[in-house]
Amino acid sequence: MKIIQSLHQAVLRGDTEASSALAKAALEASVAPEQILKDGLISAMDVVGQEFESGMRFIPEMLVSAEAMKAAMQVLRPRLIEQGVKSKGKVVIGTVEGDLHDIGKDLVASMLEGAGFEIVDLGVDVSPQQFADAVHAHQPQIVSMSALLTTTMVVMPRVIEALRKAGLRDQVRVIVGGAPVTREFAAEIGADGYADDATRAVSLAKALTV
Ligand code: B1M
Repeated sequence: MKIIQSLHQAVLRGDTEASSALAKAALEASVAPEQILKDGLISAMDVVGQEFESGMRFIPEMLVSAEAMKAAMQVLRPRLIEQGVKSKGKVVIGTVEGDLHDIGKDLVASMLEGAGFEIVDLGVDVSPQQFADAVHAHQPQIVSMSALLTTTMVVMPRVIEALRKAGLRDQVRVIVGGAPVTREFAAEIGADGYADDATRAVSLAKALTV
């Protein structure tokens, strides 16, 4: 369908206005919200992820596509909720205490949302207690933490400890990422998974929720 192809292209080129308008037009043309999400948005973000992995796209281009997808999601979200489209699962996400970097975290959140996950975004500078409280309140399947500083990645094991103390550790999968974080560090602190970019964070979240 032409309108869905145009939406797909708008997300690929990061055209926020067009993606929002086309999502509205698709709904007005009675295209099912689930189809708009799957064939217009998620398919485009899959292409973005593949092009990023193969070096054809860079982070700024990935961010503009994520923004375009977010704009269309704003139009679509109420209709998806109305329709009761089955979520792939819920993710509580945040940048750890002491750390104000949110660009990578936002990208991970957008990609997860585009892949069908429900996102509870706690923002930046999130304390271990705030993570534990959010898990208690929202009952997610996954907690996703981001850290961009060597001085803040050490908060990650404190979050895991807070979950353990609150008796919540066994009910969630903890995944971590951010520039200074490594797979070895993730294993050492007892996280369930590590991803070095937003695309791999989506594959990881999908693998942990099957
Ligand atoms: Co800051 N900063 N910064 N900074 N900053 C870095 C991180 C730094 C490497 C720059 C440098 O010195 N070369 C350095 C850290 C050194 C270190 O500890 N190793 C640094 C520093 C030192 C600081 C300050 C301390 C500077 C100062 O004030 N003296 C200060 C700290 C403030 C604080 O947080 N308390 C500071 C402040 C800032 C700004 C506010 C100016 C700004 C942040 C704006 C914002 O986020 N809204 C900023 C920026 C922009 C950067 C750089 C330049 C860019 C970060 C970024 O957004 N990258 C950064 C240098 C760099 O990375 N080149 C730097 C793009 C983003 C898409 O990538 O966040 O890595 P990234 O996310 C990736 C992956 O890491 C992964 O997926 C994302 C997409 O592929 N990922 C995950 C991220 N989170 C994940 C979670 C997952 C999975 C994957 O969960 C499963």
